[in-house]
Amino acid sequence: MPVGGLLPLFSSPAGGGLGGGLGGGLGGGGGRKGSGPAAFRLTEKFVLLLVFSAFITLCFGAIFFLPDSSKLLSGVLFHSSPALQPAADHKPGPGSRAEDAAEGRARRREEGAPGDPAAALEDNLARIRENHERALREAKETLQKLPEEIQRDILLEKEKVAQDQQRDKAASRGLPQVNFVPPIGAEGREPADPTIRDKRAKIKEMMKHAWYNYKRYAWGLNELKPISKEGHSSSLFGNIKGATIVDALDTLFIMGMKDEFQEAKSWIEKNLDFNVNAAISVFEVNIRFVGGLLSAYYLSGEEIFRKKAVELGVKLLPAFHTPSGIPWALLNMKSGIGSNWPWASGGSSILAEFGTLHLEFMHLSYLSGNPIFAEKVMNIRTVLNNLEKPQGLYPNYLNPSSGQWGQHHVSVGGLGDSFYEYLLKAWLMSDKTDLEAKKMYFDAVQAIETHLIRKSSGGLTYIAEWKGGLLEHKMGHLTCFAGGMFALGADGAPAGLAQHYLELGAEIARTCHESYNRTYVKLGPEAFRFDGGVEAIATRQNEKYYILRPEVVETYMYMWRLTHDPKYRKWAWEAVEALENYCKVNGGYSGLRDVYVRHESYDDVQQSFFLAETLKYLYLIFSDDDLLPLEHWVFNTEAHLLPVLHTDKKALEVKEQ
Ligand code: DMJ
Repeated sequence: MPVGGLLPLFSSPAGGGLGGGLGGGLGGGGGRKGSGPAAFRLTEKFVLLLVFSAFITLCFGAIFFLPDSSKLLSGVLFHSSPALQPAADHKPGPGSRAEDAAEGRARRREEGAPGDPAAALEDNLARIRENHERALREAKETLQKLPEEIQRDILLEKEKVAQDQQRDKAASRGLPQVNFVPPIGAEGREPADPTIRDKRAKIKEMMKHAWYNYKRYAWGLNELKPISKEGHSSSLFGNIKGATIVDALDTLFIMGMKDEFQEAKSWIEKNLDFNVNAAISVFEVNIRFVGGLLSAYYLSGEEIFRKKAVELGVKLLPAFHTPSGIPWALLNMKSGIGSNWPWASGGSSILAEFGTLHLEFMHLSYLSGNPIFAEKVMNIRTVLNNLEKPQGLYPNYLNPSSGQWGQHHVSVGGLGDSFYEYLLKAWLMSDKTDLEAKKMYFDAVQAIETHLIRKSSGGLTYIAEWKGGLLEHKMGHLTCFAGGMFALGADGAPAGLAQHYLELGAEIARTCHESYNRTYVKLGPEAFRFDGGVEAIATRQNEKYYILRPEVVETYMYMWRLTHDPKYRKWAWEAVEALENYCKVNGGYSGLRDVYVRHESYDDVQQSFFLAETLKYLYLIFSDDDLLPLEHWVFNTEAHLLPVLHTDKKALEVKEQ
C-alpha cells in the first residue's frame, strides 16, 4: 500500500477503507469503557500513533536491516555512484594500473562525457537524475507492498540464502575420484622445418625471459614491473597472489619447461590462498585462476590443481546470490558480499563478465561431481533467453536485481567480447551437443553482422560499437579476437555460410594486421578508428597504448590452423620482432604508452596474460597442428586449455568414492 493511502488516518479516523475499519473497532472499545468523548479521542489518537509508528518501523526495517534490503540499498548506492566517483579501474581484460586508468578514461567517454567539461557536467547531471529516478522507483515499489507481502518476501529470501549456503557448503566437501585421462596432444613434435623450429625456440626464449625476471623480481606477487624490477599488484585480484604463476602454468607445460612447472606447482601448494578479505573481480579470477588451475590439471593430472580449482569455484558461488542469479561483478570471498562496478550503468553486471564463466563452471561440475556450478551458469543463459533483445543484439549491461537490461550499448570488444566467444566454445566443448549455445551464437553473430560490421572506403572490414542504434566507428584491440572466433565457428555455420565466416575471419585478421602495420613500433593501439579521414589508426592519445595484449596473434593462430595460409606465420613473426625490438627490456617485457612514437614509452607492467596468451598463441603458430588439436581442446578466454567433453566420456571418468 502506498504511504499516501495511510495519511487520511490522521485527519479522519472514521473515514473509508482501513481508516474506517480501525475507527469502528476503536470507537466501540472506547464507548464500552464509557470514558467520555475527550478520553475517547485521546485513546484513539494514541493507538493511531502507535499503529503509524509500527508501520514506519516496519518499512525502515524492511529497507535497511533485513536480508532483502541488499536489493534496495544496492539500487540506491550503486545507481548514484557513477557520477560521484571517477570511472573505475576496470573493464574486462585490463590488468595494470596504466591500462586501468586509461580504460577508465575511455569509459567516461563511452558513457558520453567527451573532452568538453560542460557537456560532461550536463551528462553527469542527467545520469544522476536518471539513477535517482530509478532508485526512487525501486524504493516506491518496495514500499507499495503490504506488510504481509514484505514479511513473506523476507522469509522467502532468508530461506533462499540459507539453501544457497547449504549448497555452497556441500560443494566444498570431498572430491570424487577421477580417473585421469592422459591428454591428447599436450606435447607436440618438434617442427620438421628448421626455420620454423628456430622461430619456435625463439618464442620459448621469450617465455624464459619473462618467467625468470618475474621469478627474480616479483616471485609470488601478481605481476612484474620490468623497469622498476619489482612486483605489480592489480586490484582485480583483491589480495589473491601469484597471478603470473597460475596464468603461466600451461604455457610452461606445453613448452616443455618442466622444472619451472614444478616450481610453480609447489608455490601453489604452499601459498595460493583464496581466503582474502577484499573485493575481487569474479570474471578475472575465473578466467585466470580457475581457468589456469583447470588447464594445469588437465595437462598434468596433478590433483592439487583440481582441488584448488574447485576450492576457488566454491568461493565464487556467493557472487550468484542475487535476485536474478546474474552474478555480481565483484565479490569479497571472505565475507561472501557481492557488488557491482560503480561505473556500470544503473548498478548493472557486465555481459562479458557474467557471460564468461560458462566453460570453467561446466568443468568444475564435471571435476567435482557437483551440478551446482553448471546450474549457476545455465541459469544465466535462461535469464538471457527470456529477455527481449534490441534488434537481436545483447546489451553490455544487465541489472542483477531487476533482471533487466541497462544501457543499450553493444560491443564485440570490451564489455561484450568473450560472451560471444563462450557461446561458440560452449557448443564446441560439449562435443557439439549444446545446440542451444550454438543457436544463440549464430543468432548473435547474424545480428552483429547486420548492425555492427562495416567496410571502410579503403576496403577494411571492421566491427563498430552500437549505442542505442548509433554506430561509433571504432574498433578495440580486444575486438580483434573476433577474427579467430568467426573462423573457428565457420564449420558449424548455417547452410552455405561456412566459407563466408572463414572469409570474415580473414578480413578481420587483415584489418587488425593493418592496425599494427600503421604504427611506428608495428604493434597495435588499444583502439583504432574509421572516421575523420583515418582508417585503422588511433586518433586519441589515450587509445594509443599497447599492453602486450594477445587478441591479434590469437586470431592469427586460428587463421593459421584453419587455412595454413603462410601470411599468418609472417604476420606473427612481425609481432615477435616488434615485441623484441620495442617491449623487451632487461627486466622482462613492458607494455607501451604510445605505439606511434619512436622514443621509449614503457608502461612498466608485464601483464600475466602475456605469458598465458600472447606467448602461447605465438608458440602454437610455429608448432605443428598435433600440439593441442582444436578438435580436442578449447581455449578459455585467457588461452587456458579445457578438453572437449566428448559424448562417450562425459559421465564416465567421475566416479563417487
Ligand atoms: C585477457 O585477460 C583475456 O583475453 C580477456 O578475455 C580480455 N583481455 C585480456 C587480454 O587482453
